[in-house]
Amino acid sequence: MVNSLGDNTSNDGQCTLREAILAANDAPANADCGAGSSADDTITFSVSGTITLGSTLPAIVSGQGALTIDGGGNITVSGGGSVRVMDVSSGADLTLRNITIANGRSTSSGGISNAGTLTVTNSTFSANSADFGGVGGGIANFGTLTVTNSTFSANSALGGNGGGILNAGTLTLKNTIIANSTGGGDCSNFGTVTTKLHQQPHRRLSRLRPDERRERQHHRLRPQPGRADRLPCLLPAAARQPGH
Ligand SMILES: [Ca+2]
Ligand SMILES: [Ca+2]
Repeated sequence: MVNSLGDNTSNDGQCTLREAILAANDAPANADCGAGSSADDTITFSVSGTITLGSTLPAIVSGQGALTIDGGGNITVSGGGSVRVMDVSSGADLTLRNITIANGRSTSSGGISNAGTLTVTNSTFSANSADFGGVGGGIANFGTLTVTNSTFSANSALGGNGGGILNAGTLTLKNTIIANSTGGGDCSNFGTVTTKLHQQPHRRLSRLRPDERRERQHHRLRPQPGRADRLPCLLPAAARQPGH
């Protein structure tokens, strides 16, 4: 149970998110979050607010059990506009629930770089960015990523690909909105994508807000010469089945 909004590994009786991840990786910095654990772990929070990182959180590692981080709807983890928020290593298994990942920034993968298995549910990615020419403002996925009931807004990969999500692995989107990206498009796919639910009921183009209209039109892009692998992540509305 994280009981501090700080970002340090001070042996002070307060359990920070950084210390909790180290304990879940079975590499505890101290006893503030309990003993290290190589089993599955869940991190929850007794505090509400924003944790602003001084550096990227410890990578979630393989071989130390699956990890769930549940923000309870009250926690924002911010990269402070200067660091990537998280890394998920190859073979690692991370679930994020009820949490906001914001203002992460890196050369690529501003919010999260995933090489393992990442499941995101009921969460928000906001204003994360990759530097010019980078990919994956919100998430760069090189592993397996499943996103359900979540929102990506105002993320950016200016001059690159995937302002919201860059997928180079396997991506499943369910009932998720990826919108208002300020660079790199909302979602760029170089891998495999399954869209289980479209973002909202189909409406006539003329009845959409301008940003929704841009998104819809973006979905209608067809492969371009030399760029056949660069498809949007979401299916065109016409290809979706009613009720799904
Ligand atoms: Ca501490
Ligand atoms: Ca563990």
